[in-house]
Amino acid sequence: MRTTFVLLLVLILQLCAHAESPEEDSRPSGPVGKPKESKPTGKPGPDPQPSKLVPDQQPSKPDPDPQPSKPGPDPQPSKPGPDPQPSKPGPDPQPSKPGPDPQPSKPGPDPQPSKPGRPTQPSKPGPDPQPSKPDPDPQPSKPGPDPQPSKPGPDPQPSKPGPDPQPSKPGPDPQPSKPDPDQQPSKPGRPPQPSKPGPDPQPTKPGPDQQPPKPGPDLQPRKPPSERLSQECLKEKYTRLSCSKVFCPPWRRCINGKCVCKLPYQCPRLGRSVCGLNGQSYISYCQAQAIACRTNTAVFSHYGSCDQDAFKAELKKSGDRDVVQVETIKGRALICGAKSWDMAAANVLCRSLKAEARGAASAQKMTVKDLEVGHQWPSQCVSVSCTGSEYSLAECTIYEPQDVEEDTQIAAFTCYKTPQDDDECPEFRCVNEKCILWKHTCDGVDDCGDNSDEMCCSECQSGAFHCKSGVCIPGNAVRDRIRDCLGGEDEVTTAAVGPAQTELVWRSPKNDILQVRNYTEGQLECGIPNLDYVHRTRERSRSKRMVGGQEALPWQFQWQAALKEEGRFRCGGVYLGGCWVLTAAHCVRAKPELFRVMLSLWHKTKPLDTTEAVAVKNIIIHKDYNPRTYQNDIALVQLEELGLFEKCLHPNPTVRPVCVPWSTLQFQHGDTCTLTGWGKNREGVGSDVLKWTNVTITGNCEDHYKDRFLDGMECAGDSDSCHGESGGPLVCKDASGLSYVWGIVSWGEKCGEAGSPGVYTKVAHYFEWIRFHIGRSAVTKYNH
Ligand SMILES: [Ca+2]
Ligand SMILES: [Ca+2]
Repeated sequence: MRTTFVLLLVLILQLCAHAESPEEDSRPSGPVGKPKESKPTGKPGPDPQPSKLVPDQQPSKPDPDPQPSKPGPDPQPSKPGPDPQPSKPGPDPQPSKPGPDPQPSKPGPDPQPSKPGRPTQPSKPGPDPQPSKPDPDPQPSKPGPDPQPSKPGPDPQPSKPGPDPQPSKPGPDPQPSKPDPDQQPSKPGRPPQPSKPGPDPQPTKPGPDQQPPKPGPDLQPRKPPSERLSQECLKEKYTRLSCSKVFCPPWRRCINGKCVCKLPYQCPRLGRSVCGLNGQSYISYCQAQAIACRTNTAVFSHYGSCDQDAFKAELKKSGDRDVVQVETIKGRALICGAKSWDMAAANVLCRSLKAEARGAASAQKMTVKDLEVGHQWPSQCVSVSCTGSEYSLAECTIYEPQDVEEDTQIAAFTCYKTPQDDDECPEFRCVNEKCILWKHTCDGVDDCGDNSDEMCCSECQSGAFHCKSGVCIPGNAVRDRIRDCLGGEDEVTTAAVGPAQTELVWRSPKNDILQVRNYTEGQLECGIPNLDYVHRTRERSRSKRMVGGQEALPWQFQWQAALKEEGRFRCGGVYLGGCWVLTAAHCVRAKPELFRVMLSLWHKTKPLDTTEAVAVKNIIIHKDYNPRTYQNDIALVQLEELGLFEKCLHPNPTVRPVCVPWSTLQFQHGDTCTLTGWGKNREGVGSDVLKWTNVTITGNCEDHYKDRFLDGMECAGDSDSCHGESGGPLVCKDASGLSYVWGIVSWGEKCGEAGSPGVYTKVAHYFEWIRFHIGRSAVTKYNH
């Protein structure tokens, strides 16, 4: 008893001492002993193979602020109008619509004749002739995952997961006897999250007891690293090329959720020319990179003409370490080891200089005086800052050279070695199969080499910035004028900027990238209303409130459209720009001559001066639309051109297109969005004037609707949502203020009652379908 007590005491003291060490972020580092010292060689454990883990040699990330302060751009910026809470009915004086059944061409037994506004989905497929197997292949194009890890190099090691024939220690208690801090947990097979193997979240100083007591002050530990990652998300194998999560670089384009190489001519002709490693000149950085992308080798050397000397990086040995010497027009230099030197840069070096597809095992630092004698080392060093996607060091941001002293830190690194044992990774397994420590996930640094350690994070550490889509980006990407988060959260003025780099930038591709992005993103205007036409003077108290929303102001929702069929009000819709309006499939039928699209409409029967009624040229109903289940309830309405012109609308400053979301991750559960329409109140009475209400995207729709909630559907709101009428838009605003049509009112039941969310067609799910019909550039502002 006493011995135990003494041991415990010693342990607590040790832990406290450890807690004060700068390596703070290592504490909750998952189940495995996180080696305090560097090399995992000489494992005393039974495990024979050394180079399994990336050894934790990265010396002390300063990491003063491990919790990078939620950016806090207003999480729901989408309050358009004054007051989000509608309250009182005010029975709508317009019973005019006795209910032209919203389901058009339903030949069969109409499943729900009752609801005039939004159709209620039949709760029982009952008498429907069709058997209960709806369309097997509802949706051609999943934008989401990219199953292929996008590793450039040929994967040298297929490393099949093969179920370990003998799970050496499957028992709940691996080995209580001697917990070695440096030991890999014995053969956990290959768990995506080793949350199991060791119960000990704090392995560094394990006592005799299995559960060493937490050091006092840290009663509320941060999430253990393995829990920072969403397992659901990891299954999708996202990498930096997954454009449902991140933006593609300008020399790639987003197709079906994956960034693929552009053709060189697809880069706009702007910016400075660059010189390639082959001595050839290219019109732009983008063009050189497009070629590099296609050939999967470095092309870029330096900016400007090829008369100057090329940029050269050369590997040098110093003892057992690799260091790099660069030769530039500014002379020879080493890489400085301070600040920006990290695994992302080391990965680039190992890939480009040693052809190690998975990059580096560790990024180290050493002092100049420790360099091996006998070589004429350069007298200066340059700092570099890489994203990890570069083909060579030349593409990284490079800072002005500085003189080195004896104790100046310079960069060294060890390249990754493919483990002999094919299948063991007690910590984090990257999509490219590299194995890294849990503590290196979600820190904004590309440790994996494909950035898969940063793609599925519920929070970030070490000063990284957390995008809403779950991606951690480095602090220096915040407010750098390049949109990195899908919603632009990193560029709002309130976003917390990472630590500033003090050195002067010598050369960087950032401006070239920015220029091309600005150009392509400027090709399409969407999601921003013309504020000259929004009446903002009215006091909120003067707006009438009613169930199902409150009255909009004329021109407040400039993408709102209305569909009339044979002169009768039929459905809402949303203007996508050009000649296109999006609506629900159940609102239309393939008889364009019967329809008219109304734009800039406010009062249903009293057009404004600006209101336009446009003839319809074509109606495209999703081919897999199922009128029984409402799956794929989406349709495109193509407007008739004006005479000989290609345009379909006269110039009209009160009509603006909404943006089409290209990724299903752009908005998520809990986001508040705005629903608009002339829909019905509880009594089924339609409104004369356009109304709006805010609803929240809900995540548990399966609970409400069970198997009637299908792919391509989204749920939002649990009350007040019946006000939007069929085909009308649910519009969400991102952090940067752009509005996207996230949903189209499809169906729902028990309109206006709590616990009955409305069901929407999830537009992002149909991005590729929309793009196919409309053309890419007309649809998406981003990720062209
Ligand atoms: Ca990382
Ligand atoms: Ca940025």
